[in-house]
Amino acid sequence: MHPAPLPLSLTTIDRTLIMGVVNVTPDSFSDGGNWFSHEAAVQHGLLLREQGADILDVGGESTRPGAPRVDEDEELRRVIPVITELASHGAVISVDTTRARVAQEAIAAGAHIINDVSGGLADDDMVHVAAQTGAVFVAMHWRGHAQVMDSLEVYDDVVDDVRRELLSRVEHLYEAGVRREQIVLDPGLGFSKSGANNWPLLAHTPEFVELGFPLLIGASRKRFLGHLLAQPDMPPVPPEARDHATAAITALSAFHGAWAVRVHNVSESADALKVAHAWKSARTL
Ligand code: PMM
Repeated sequence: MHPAPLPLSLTTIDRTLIMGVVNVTPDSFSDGGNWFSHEAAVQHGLLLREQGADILDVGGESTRPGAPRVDEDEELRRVIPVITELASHGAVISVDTTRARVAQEAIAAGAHIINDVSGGLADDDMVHVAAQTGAVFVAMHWRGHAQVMDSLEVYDDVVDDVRRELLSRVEHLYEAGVRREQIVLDPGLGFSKSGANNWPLLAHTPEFVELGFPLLIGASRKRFLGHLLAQPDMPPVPPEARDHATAAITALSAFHGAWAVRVHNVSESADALKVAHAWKSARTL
C-alpha cells in the first residue's frame, strides 16, 4: 500500500507550509470537542484549507498532558471517515497517530503523511509502515505518553539532548528502510518540555534546520504561550487567546527556514508567513 502521490514536493518547496490541525477528539487542550463529529471535522478541515492550510493534520487521540489513551478501534472510527472525505476533496492529509495500524489504514484512506509524535517509539511496527508505504514521516521528539510525559522533563542541555535523540530516531528509521527524503523532524514543543525548555529549542531553530531534514514546528496555543501572555501572578491565558503569539512564532520559524508550522488558527499564520516571506525575499545579501 502506497500513499497517493504527494502534490507538494518536500524537496522543491521554497516557502514554509501550513499544517492546519483537525482534532477529532473530545478532549484536546486547545480545541477539544469543537470538531468532534464527523461533519464538523470535515467542515473545519475544508475551512482551514480555504484559509491557506497546505496540509490537514487529522488526529483522533489527544496528547494533552495527562490525557488517557484512546482505544485503537475508537481512534480508527474517529479519523478514517474524516480522512476519506477530506481526501476526496483533494486535500493533502497527515494522520496524527502513534499507532502503526492507524497510520496504515489512514494511508489506505488517502493520507499522504504520517505524523507520529513519538517518532516511532510508541509502536514498534510504525517504522515498518513508514518504510513499506514510503509515506512522508514526521518524527517528533518524544519521551513518553501523555500520562507520564511531564515527569520526563530532565535534560542536561535541552537543545543538545533533543538533537541527539532526534538523530537516534533517524538512525532507527534508516535501519528499518525509511529513506532520507521521507523524513521530517520536529523538536516536540511541550512534550516532556517545560516552558523553560521550549524557548531554547525555538531559539535554536537554525541549528535544527541545519540537520538537513525539513523541520516542523508545533507551538500553536501551547501552555508556554499561555504563561508568557499572562499578567503577573495570574493563570495562563486560555488557548484561543494564544493565536497572535502563535502567529509570531510562525513568522520567526519561517524566517529561520522551517519547512512547516502546525497551527490551529490558519488565517493568522498565513498572514504571518506572507510577512516573513516578503521580508526574507527583500534581502539582497
Ligand atoms: N503537538 C500536538 C499534537 N501533534 N504533532 C507534531 N508533529 N508536532 C507537535 O508539536 C504536535 C503534534 C499537540 O497539540 P494539539 O493537542 O492541539 O493537537
